[in-house]
Amino acid sequence: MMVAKRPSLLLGSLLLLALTAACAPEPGSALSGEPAESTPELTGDTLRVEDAHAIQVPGGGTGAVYLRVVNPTDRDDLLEAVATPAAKVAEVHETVKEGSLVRMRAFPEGMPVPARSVVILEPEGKHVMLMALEKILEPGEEIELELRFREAGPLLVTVPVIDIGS
Ligand SMILES: [Cu+2]
Repeated sequence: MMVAKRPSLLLGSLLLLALTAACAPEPGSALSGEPAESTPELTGDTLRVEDAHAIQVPGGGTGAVYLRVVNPTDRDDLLEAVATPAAKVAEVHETVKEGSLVRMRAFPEGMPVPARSVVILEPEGKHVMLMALEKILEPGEEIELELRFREAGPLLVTVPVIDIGS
């Protein structure tokens, strides 16, 4: 939830909650948490991608990649495109809830990655959608994913495929 909110320095503490809780935490409690300065992820001096993993969506030629983009620099960046040999089409999407409806929308202008922020792609939130997969993604395999950032340039990451139940 809350995907419409602008990414902020608070995402670091939200991440910890997301990793330890299966269900979404109360947004209010998360937002009143630690000051952003204590976020350990914002070390280093270059934009990077962490904890990337892919899943096969059951019953179709579709998959998803989840990861987090860490931008410890002073420059706002933009994830302009993604590509992988594993799928004919790859796009960054955002899951949006409108009342009881859930739909996905792309980022025609690119996905913003503000300076000194962590942008999290996770189930029911932002994700890299893999459409028209070249083959079924089997747990244990790896796929290559290229992320093209406006400032940081292209970044190639190797993404393990995990079991959807794990
Ligand atoms: Cu999607």
